[in-house]
Amino acid sequence: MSTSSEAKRTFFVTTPIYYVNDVPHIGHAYTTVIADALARFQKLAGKDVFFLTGTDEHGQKIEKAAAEKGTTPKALADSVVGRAQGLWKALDIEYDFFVRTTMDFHEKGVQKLFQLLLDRGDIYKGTYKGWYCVSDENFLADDIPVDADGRKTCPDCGKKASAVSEETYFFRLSAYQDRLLKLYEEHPEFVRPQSRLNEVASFVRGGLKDLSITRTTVKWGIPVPGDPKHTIYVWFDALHNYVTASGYGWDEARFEKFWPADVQLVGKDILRFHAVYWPAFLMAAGLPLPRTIFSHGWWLKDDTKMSKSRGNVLDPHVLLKTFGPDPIRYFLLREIPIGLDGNFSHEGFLHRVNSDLANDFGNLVQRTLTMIGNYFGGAIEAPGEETAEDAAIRTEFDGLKGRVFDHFQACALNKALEEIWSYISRVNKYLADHQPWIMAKDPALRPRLGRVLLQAAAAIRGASYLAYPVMPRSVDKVWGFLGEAAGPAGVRWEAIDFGSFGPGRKVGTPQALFPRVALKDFLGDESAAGQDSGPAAGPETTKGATNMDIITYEEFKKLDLRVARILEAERVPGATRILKLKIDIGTEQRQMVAGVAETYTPEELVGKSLIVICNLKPAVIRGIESQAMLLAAITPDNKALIPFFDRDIAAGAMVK
Ligand code: ME8
Repeated sequence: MSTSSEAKRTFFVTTPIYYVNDVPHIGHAYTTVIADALARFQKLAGKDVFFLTGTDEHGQKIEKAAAEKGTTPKALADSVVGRAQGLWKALDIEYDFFVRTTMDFHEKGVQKLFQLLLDRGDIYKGTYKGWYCVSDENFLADDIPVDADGRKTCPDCGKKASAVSEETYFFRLSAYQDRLLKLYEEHPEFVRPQSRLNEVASFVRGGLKDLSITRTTVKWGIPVPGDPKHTIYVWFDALHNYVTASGYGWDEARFEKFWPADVQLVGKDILRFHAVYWPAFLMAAGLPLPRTIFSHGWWLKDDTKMSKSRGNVLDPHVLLKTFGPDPIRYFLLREIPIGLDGNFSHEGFLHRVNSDLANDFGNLVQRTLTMIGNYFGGAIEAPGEETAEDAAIRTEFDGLKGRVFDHFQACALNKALEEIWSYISRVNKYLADHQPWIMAKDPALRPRLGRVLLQAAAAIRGASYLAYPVMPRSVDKVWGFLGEAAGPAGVRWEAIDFGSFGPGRKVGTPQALFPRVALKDFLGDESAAGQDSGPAAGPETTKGATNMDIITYEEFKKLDLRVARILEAERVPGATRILKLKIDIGTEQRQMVAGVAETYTPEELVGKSLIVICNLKPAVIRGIESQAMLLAAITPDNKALIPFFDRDIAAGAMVK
């Protein structure tokens, strides 16, 4: 077993390496964000961190996906890798190494390990006859019954399996049953959470059969050394990425320094591979075992697991565009403890972002710094003495810091955030109780006012530091507003204390940290009125002048109304009221969604010119970003009628 990581100066965290059949979605982002937050925390805590992620590029699933897309597996992998890396960058993921299983050192390392196990007698040749699930790259258990159509169904993903009968090399997994059980017993922290350990142990207690680890019918894989008609089974190949990428066989110094991993994060769908096969492979090779395999739950949408094959995935780019990375990172880590499933709803997401981030945290920063700017020109030179209430804010921070440290160490990220946010609420209440904006009216209370605002600013500095592993970009900004010369990344955990923000520190002007977005604006809806789907109507079809506010010409002038020409129009699958349009607005082309499908066919719209508002904040409707809104009249039966022009007019012409 590994040395305990408390004694180690290093911290090694891994994510699974993701299949390249498709680009990552929110589910993959979840694992990767957890790893990033743990890595950032451990760096603050002074550890030398190695954070590994990457892609799983071989095997039948990728071979099949490439054939379906009419490309080669390598070309498919190259394109998906580029997009995955782009997503990780957009989410501020700071990995240390990105491994691809097609990399030379990895292929050589896997062959070396295969040969080693062969030489040691843990791999032998035989024949495999059974069933294989390509989607999960998994051999089915023998006791699964055959369906009426003569085929077996994968119990994990529900897809039909394929019959396989071929010569294969087996790994002697059965020989490791007792050693695995002993591992689980002596090191219950090997699998977390505990409930999952019990599941794994009972699976192993049920008996282990030797595992087929080569295929002759799959070409896209690492050849077996000395017997190239066999390729190595993708899971034997993929699992070893954790050692090859940390240096096994090519950078021994790095391997010695970092292996074994401290935390290997996996979704519960792949726990068995990591908690049974993986330690058995390592035992066979005589390599140290990872300290913890941490199994997390699934993000569900409408109560089913989000997955590309089910077509219910959320595209992180849509969320990123409106919110940037931190609200996504915060939501994923705050909403559920690692281990449980979570249901992703846009309502839940927006509620969290608006309430915890925009209101509680963003507002606190904004108000406090604005008051320091307004009342003290940005620097509080001579605050009054601390009262007991002021001291409580300071001492509570010390307690908070200790608890948050323990939660991060234990990978209880949701608890760490819960603690930080309850302190933020506490500071909000402290300000509300003291009403500095009233104090500011009485010059005699100036020192007291200074003390209250100083206390709030010091609390913001400390609390935001603690949240840095989860929201690095926003906390960097907050520290900038607070007049810190550098961000929190360079400040060690033990050096953070409340008193570091002292009198005389000049603070800057705060800017908004988090967008406050209304559900209607974000999600749009076919039935929502106004901007979301263009002129699709709410219940009112005619508006009396009396229930509208009078606006000035100055206000009207803010609308960028222009002539647009419709270049393309198409229906949106599953939606009856909206059409997706591509329009030319003179200076550029845009896409938009319009609630006009009940009045017009796509064909009759193409080529027509109409009036659109070009500077309305974009909305996402049915997953499509709408970058403009057209003007239309609403008929009494709620249909949209577009006013077209009665003579030619160039796209881009101004309307006023
Ligand atoms: O399994 N909720 O790759 P993969 C939470 N290549 N996490 C999810 C998720 C969801 N809805 N969907 C996916 C493979 N994940 C193998 C791994 S490792 C040696 C080889 C996350 O692309 C979760 O971490 O199918 C899960 O384990 C992983 O993506 C599966 O990614």
